[in-house]
Amino acid sequence: KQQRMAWWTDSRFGMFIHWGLYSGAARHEWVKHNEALSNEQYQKYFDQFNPDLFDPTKWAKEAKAAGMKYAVLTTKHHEGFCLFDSKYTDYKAPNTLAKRDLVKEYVDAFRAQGLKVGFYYSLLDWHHPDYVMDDIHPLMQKDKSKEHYAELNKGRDMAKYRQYMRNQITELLTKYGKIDILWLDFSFPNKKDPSHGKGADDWGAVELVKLIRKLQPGIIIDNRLNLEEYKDGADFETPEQVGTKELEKYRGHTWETCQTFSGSWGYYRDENTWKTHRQLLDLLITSVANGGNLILNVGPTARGEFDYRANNALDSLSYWMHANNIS
Ligand code: JFZ
Repeated sequence: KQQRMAWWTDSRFGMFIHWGLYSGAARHEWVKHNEALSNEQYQKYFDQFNPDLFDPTKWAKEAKAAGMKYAVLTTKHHEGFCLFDSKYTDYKAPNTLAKRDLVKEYVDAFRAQGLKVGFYYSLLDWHHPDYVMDDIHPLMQKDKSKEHYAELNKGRDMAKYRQYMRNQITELLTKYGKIDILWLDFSFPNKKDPSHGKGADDWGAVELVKLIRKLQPGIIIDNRLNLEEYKDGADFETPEQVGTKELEKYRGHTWETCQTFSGSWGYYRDENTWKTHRQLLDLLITSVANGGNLILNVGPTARGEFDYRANNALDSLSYWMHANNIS
């Protein structure tokens, strides 16, 4: 394990990229859940998805200039939409106006800039017909009654969904060359009452990790499968959106804090709680000082651009790197 973690520990700084249909709604990647939108209501973001300004080389150059050494892109977020060309669903970028596999272009562009390449893949799936809605992270419904959820879950089969995940993860780990990181998200069972929420067994986590290790022996996996005993799928801890003072607690562990520019991971046009450039720099310095990594998130627009606030923030980091002769 230590061997496969060496480049990652040495890297210290990466770019998270949350990009999907929610980018078009431009008000949080959980919008489908937050506003209890039906599949029909959500369909317009699929129909309108047209990343005419997508230039992954530009993204990669910005990441590199800001001192980032790796990136992790949402190949599928909770909404279920796939940025890659999967045999196992129609709900994918090649069937939108994009008409192509966007993951492939990301991989090629980032690799060409010398950056390590990672995939985020959501365990939750609010679109797949076999995904069972539990009562901790259901897809929120207007009708919140038990009866309604029972009706919604009728005929759904998690065994089939597990197979779907295995199939897609196999595609992701066999069609794009060497993949450096897999970021699975996320599993929170209710310990007191496991009939609520989902745990490692719901994802077939142990089998999944074995499959991943077989397909990509060098890959690094985050800890969000919530594996209790079998720990081979938990290479690093993932403190999320924690303040600089809390990072001290992780000293001696292998960890990466994930942070956004604002309160949302997906592009949120009208959100105005952006961290200052000084705060971002403090997060980076404090992470490194406490022996961890920082993965800083950008939420591109549905057209495929980083917006001006993201660009300004990356510029300021890049200026600081340059001024301090850090490359
Ligand atoms: C998850 C996602 O729901 C979110 O949209 C984003 O992708 C983020 C990186 O991960 O959200 C989480 C996951 C774990 C915690 C909190 C939010 N956690 O451990 O507190």
